[in-house]
Amino acid sequence: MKSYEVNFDGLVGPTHNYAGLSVGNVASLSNAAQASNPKEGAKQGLQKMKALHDMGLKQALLPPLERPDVFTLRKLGFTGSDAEVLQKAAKQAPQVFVAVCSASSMWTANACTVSPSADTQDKKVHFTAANLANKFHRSIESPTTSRILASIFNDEHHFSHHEPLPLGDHFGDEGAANHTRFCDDYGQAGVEFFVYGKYAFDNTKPAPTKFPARQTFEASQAIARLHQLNPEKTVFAQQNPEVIDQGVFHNDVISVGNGNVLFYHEDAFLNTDEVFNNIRKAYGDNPFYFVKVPRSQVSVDDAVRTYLFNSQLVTLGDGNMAIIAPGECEENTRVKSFLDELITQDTPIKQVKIYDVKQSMRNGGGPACLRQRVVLNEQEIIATNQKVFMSDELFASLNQWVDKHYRDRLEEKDLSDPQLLTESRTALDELTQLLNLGSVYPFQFES
Ligand code: SUG
Repeated sequence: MKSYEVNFDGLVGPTHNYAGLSVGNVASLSNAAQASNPKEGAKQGLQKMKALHDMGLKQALLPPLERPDVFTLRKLGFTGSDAEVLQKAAKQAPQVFVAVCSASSMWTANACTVSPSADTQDKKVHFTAANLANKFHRSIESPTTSRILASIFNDEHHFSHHEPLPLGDHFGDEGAANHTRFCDDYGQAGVEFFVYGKYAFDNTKPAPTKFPARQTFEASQAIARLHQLNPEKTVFAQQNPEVIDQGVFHNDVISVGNGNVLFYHEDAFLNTDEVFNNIRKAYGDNPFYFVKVPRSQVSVDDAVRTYLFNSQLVTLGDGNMAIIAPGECEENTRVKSFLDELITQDTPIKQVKIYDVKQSMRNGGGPACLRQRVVLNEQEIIATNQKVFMSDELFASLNQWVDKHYRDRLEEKDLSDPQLLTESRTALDELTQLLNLGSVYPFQFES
């Protein structure tokens, strides 16, 4: 039976805005308080999804979450009608308020970690929604994310869903942004590669000093246990703390893997030789390509500014790979010339395709942040909710849906407008019908 990598992209939500919420994420802080354009953001994302679909890749999507999150504000003591809750919170606790308005669920690389059935002992696809414990605005995502995953992958013969890891810094888990998988063929047992930023229970080990390490070793190990992975085909590596301190807040900002390729910056990991030996040992005898980007050609700063490594690395129908890169990579001469040269070399990477996802990039989210990879075999694809798969029809109806419900300009002062909450809920209610999701949002089942 054939298996495929299906990219589940996050749909940019109606409250997409720039609030400067993510310390350690350079773009998030430097664009704080700029006006955003949710309509343009959603359309840029849809264009990328459609382009990958048109390339013959399997493409699907995950819906945005309900924001502003009035239910979280109520848990924090704000009372009255929804409009009163919004206005009191915006006035009395503006930083908390903007956090519950973030459309951060668009970065579905952080939604969960997924292990394909070929890698797990019980031969089910395992999902663990990420607790995103390090940032308050992201830590409130997982309950609804879990509900959405359970609704889309709703067949216990094929899919196993785990609760997010316990909240708190010790088990900080950022999902697939720190996880990649290597394999000869998507349907064969692969090597699962987990990258963590620090040890939570041993502070004698190296750790960043300026910016937070969002993923712990202990969290990565817990995911591997829950997903019943084969220890011989599981590799753990520590991210270089120095690059975290330069703004590399997730591993997918400094390396990306697919098939038999790891495309990485020279400074990405600690103890690189040992890590690569472990990957080789776990991978077996077939050819494997460690494609290095030397610091002499592309600095860490260039990588953070252009998001070169937050590209998607995808396998095309002819077996070659393409890099799906953000527009910023073309605008930087060093990165552009590196890419021009790369595709002439002896690696499977033969094409570079550029997409404009600027609305997301200004919050530190490139093409790879916007997608969750789920490897599924033909039976598992059939067992998945069919309505979330991209098609010409779905592309057209989602564009119409965006045109109908989204604003083209949002500033902080607009977030407490009760009308924005109504617009957002109306849009999401319609979306759950369009995608046949059932009631997944609190406004649909809480009184
Ligand atoms: O968690 N930005 C996100 C970006 C996530 C990128 N994901 C991956 N690298 N996989 C974050 O830092 C900024 C929101 C704001 O500032 O308004 C934000 O949440």
